[in-house]
Amino acid sequence: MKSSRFAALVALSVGLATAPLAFAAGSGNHSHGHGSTASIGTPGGTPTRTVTVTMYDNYYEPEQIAVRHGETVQFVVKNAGSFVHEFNINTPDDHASHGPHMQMMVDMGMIGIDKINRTAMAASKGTDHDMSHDEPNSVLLEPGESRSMVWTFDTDAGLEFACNIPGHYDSGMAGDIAIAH
Ligand SMILES: [Cu+2]
Repeated sequence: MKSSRFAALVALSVGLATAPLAFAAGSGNHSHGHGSTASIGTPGGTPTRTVTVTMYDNYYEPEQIAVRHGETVQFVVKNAGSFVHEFNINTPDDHASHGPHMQMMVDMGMIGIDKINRTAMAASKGTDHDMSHDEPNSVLLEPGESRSMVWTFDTDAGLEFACNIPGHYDSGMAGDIAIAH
């Protein structure tokens, strides 16, 4: 185990044990490192187009996605790889801050090489350290799974789709989303 990751995990555990109740109550829906979705578009809507995204080890097909400003797209995401993968729409900065969060989920056993412990993730929902990972801008899939996600691109943010499973982004599992007017 990497010592820095272990230190982060210990720090998290200490934080859980000592967090004041008032703070915990006020941050029940807080998720670490995911940032706000306010500026990256809007979840849901009535899709006018379907884009199939297939995830492999470790790349996407297609490698890039072009949308129109304001367009609502249904993404049908399939994991055709042999590892757990994520399809997450976000800014490059938010992807970068999401990485350590995903590493923590791996360290805590919530994400394995090819398994997702959805029970443990769901159990964390609403706690001060919510790892339930049910953000509307992301799907996390085991090998063989598929899921759809609808997103409205009413934004001019610089967006990427990416997988933040440790090592995957750096090995090329990210692509640009071009938003045309
Ligand atoms: Cu991946």
